[in-house]
Amino acid sequence: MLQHARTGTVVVIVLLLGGLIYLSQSYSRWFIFSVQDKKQHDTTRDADDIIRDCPNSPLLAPEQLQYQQPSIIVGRTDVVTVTPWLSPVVWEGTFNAELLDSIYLQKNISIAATVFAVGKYTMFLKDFLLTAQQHFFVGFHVHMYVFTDRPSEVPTVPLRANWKLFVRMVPNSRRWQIISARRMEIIQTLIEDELMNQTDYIFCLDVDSRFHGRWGSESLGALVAVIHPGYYKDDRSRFPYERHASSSAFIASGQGDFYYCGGAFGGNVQEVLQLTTTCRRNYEADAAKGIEAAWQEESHLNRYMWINKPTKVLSPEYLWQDFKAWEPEIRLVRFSGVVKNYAAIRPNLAPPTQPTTK
Ligand code: UD2
Repeated sequence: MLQHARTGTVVVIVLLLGGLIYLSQSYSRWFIFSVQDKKQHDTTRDADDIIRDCPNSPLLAPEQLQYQQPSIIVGRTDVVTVTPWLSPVVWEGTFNAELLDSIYLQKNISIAATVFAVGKYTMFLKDFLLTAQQHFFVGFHVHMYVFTDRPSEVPTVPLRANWKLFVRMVPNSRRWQIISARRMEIIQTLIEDELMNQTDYIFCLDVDSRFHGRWGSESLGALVAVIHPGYYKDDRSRFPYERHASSSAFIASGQGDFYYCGGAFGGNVQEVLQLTTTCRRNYEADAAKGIEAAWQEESHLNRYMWINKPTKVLSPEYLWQDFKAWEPEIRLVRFSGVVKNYAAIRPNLAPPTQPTTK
């Protein structure tokens, strides 16, 4: 009897031990599988579940990409590469283009760009479009929107694969200030009617300009501003902000961060919708009171960007001016305004009444 009980106990212990070993092996198999599964999922997600709706989702790099080791202690020291609110300032030498492209190409994003060529400004379109083909978001889906009152003067340029060009009619005006400022309203409408939920990012560019170097995925961000090349070494008291307190573009002396260009800005479509809606509303509210800010929509944009800090700031490499000599910190001019004869091309030749160094 005692013998039977002992045998039974041994059998039970053996069974229990066996069960425990089996369970622990199964668990470790499950654990390994789930880790592998997760790893697989992190690196090979479908373009669909990534990104169209969420272009700012995590930056997934392809595992096989070889690139130079980044340094955490050696980098550019001649320029500031981060704002006081910790947004990057993009200069040549601060990013790895190949790495960034490999991250953003996987996201299958699309980029819209707007350019206005009203009246005689159609003369700038050919160079703008041809050079954009060579340098602007090469390899990405780009939808270029040309707004003009002279569609027959839009040149035919061979388009890269993944590029689309749309030509839209807009009215002319007797005042260049209105042509320039109304861009905010037209871009707002474009986003609301066509781009929202269809396009990820948008950049709004001056037409009297040419690309000379890469402008690509390094410029992407939620809200993107470009430092104006005319003032980046100046004290902010010298910035040509709107200085009348009666304007909704007002920035007092002693306030403001940088002076940003009206000729290039962008971001994701939601943020740019917010920006254009606000600038348009403020511009129109001022106009109703008979006020026009010093530099029209550029003044409103500067006010907006002061309150709504840009999440990425592009250095003056991203909008230089051909008449300016290069400065040592400018290693590469990517996009630059051409020299133009204002008197010959503007419908009303009111020379700028504000500071004219622009
Ligand atoms: C600056 C800004 C510009 C705008 C303006 C203030 C830069 C490099 N440029 O340039 O963006 O903020 O100050 O209003 O920051 N346009 C036409 N037809 C016209 C007049 C203007 O199509 O008759 C369009 C065109 O796309 C042009 C843009 O408006 O590029 C701005 O006009 P601009 O280049 O004459 O203004 P500008 O040089 O004073």
